[in-house]
Amino acid sequence: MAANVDTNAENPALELQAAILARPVTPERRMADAIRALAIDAVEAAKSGHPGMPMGMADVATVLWSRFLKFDAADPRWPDRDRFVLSAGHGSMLLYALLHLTGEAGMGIEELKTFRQLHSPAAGHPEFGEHPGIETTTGPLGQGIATAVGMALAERLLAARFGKSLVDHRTWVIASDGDLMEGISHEAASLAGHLKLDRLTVLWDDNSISIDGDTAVSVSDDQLKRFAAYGWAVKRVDGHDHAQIAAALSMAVRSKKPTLIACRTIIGFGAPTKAGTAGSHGAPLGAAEAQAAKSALGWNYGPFEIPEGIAAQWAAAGARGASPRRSWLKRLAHNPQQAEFERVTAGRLPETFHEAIAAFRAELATTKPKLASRQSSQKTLEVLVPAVPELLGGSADLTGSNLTLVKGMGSIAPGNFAGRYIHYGVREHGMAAAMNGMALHGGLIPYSGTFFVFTDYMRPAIRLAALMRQRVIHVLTHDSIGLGEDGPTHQPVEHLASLRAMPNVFMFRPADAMETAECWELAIRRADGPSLLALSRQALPAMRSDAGENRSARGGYVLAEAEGPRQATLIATGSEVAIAMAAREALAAEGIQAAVVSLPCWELFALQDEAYRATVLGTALRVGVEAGIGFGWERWLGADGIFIGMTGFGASAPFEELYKYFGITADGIATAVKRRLG
Ligand SMILES: Cc1ncc(C[n+]2csc(CCOP(=O)(O)OP(=O)(O)O)c2C)c(N)n1
Ligand SMILES: [Mg+2]
Repeated sequence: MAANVDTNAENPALELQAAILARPVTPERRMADAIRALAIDAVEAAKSGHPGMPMGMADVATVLWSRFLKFDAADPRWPDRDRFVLSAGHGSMLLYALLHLTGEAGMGIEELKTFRQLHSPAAGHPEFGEHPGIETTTGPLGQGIATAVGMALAERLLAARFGKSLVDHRTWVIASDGDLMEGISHEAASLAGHLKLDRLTVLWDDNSISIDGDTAVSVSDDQLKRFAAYGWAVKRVDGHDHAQIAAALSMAVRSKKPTLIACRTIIGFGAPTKAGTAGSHGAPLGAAEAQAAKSALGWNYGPFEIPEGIAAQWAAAGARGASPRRSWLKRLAHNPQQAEFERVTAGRLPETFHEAIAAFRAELATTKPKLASRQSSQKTLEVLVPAVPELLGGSADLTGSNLTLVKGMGSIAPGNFAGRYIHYGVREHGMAAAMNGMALHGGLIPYSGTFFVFTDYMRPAIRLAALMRQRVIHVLTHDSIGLGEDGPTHQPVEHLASLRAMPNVFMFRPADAMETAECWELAIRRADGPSLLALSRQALPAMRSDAGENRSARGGYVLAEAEGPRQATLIATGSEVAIAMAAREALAAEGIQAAVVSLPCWELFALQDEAYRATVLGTALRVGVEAGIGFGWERWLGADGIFIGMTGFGASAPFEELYKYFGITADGIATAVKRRLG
């Protein structure tokens, strides 16, 4: 065996692997081997994928799913189930194998055989919506762990509201080295530690391997000390020793803090040469290595074959939750809050919402307040918060600027989850990801606050909300050069364009108090994706005195028609609508008739029929006005339109001066129109 000795010298993991393989093979080890075999086979069949992580974490996952995780394969959406998040989404075959083995419908062996193929629920990375057992989309490292923090927080908030008899579950995460290296893991873990989210457990696949090889090339953090400093309980175990794993999970269940368990594993466990190397991370093992891995494990079955005894053990694991679920259903049936619990978990809005917002809009039509749209947003929230008990607010340390807090909400504090407002701290990315987790958990409609420019810090989480079609709402104030003196670092210019480019995001930019109320109404009603509200710091005059129809619902509409045949159509959003109105007046004084179109939501406008859009936009000269870059405006202006807005970054000065300096004024618009019309 001289050759083996040589290989071991180059790859010390193989020696350790040999020692682990020499341990007595228990039935539970065989259950884990079933995961390994399925991961090997599915990746071979797909000719692509990531076998290493499922092979390495199979033992940990087996102990968790067969002894600890509260779930019932017969009803994967049971509201009081534990949540399981595979943060290291590249190890997707681990999750698919678990769903298959525990007997969840829709993840049969045929689905595993079509791993990574078009329309398979077993996609390259776990995709929310592809199978009910997939709690969240993962793949962008770090997102899963941060999303799980939101799920764990949602559990505590709903437990405070509905009591332990209805809400009493845990959140379990499998995270990799990459998850812990990502910056967002800091924000998420720090927030979880601060809030004492004791029902959150992260199982870290501590395999010391990432794509570039040994993690020592890029990281030397002491992760246990790091998490302990966040206020977590920490523990290190041999991730192939079932007794140690079980003891650590028991400790996590008892812990009064969130828990990190470092599970020392060998990536690609079982593979005779690739185990312990980056070679097993993201490519098929290859036929020979795959066969040799199965032999080393003592797995003598054909591809995708699970022997009956092992299948039965897994099926029993999948049915463990049946009786707890039945007891829970009985408790729900007798609970005085049953109807309300079912309403919020189904995401249905209360009747009070429709009445409250309609009354508020009627009031605005008569009072016509001149307010910054961030203030209008706060006034709307004063109406919405009492009417919609599942609405949960927060801000990333800008509460007084975003105006996201209204009376009576109560702040959430460590260990106290009775309030409805979260001080996220300066953690925009963690905030947005946690909100995704709360929305995915169900029972809550989270909204946040920060400056619009800092959507850059939240973008990956906003993108996942859009992809997963989750109802999260971001209040994004200080939406242009209109914020003034804070200058170009704080003045968004490309953000409207860049967020409009993101599929399934509704980017709202209301023009006055009425439109702000309308956009809020639309955001709350929107159950299948995120809504972003870009709001002004500066005051905006009221534009509207009609309240019957929510005109923002069509995305854009004629706010003021021309006093005769249209010679120009001025199309504006947000704070620039008032400027366009002033330009319309200036032009009228010179005998030029212009209409003003307010376009608070491009995405909704794009959904209207062609005829409506054509009527609104008209055939006269089109002029776009927006205090952002013009990128994308061609869509509404056509090749012959004029755009008045920004061409680069802003500057630090009082906002009135900035508007003048950058030429976004009624005069500027009127001059441009006159020049073009000759
Ligand atoms: C944000 C992000 N950056 C990069 C990647 C590409 N990527 C996928 S896995 C991985 C690292 C693999 O190392 P580790 O996280 O330790 O997983 P393991 O190989 O141990 O399974 C990288 C860089 C990603 N998925 N997400
Ligand atoms: Mg790793």
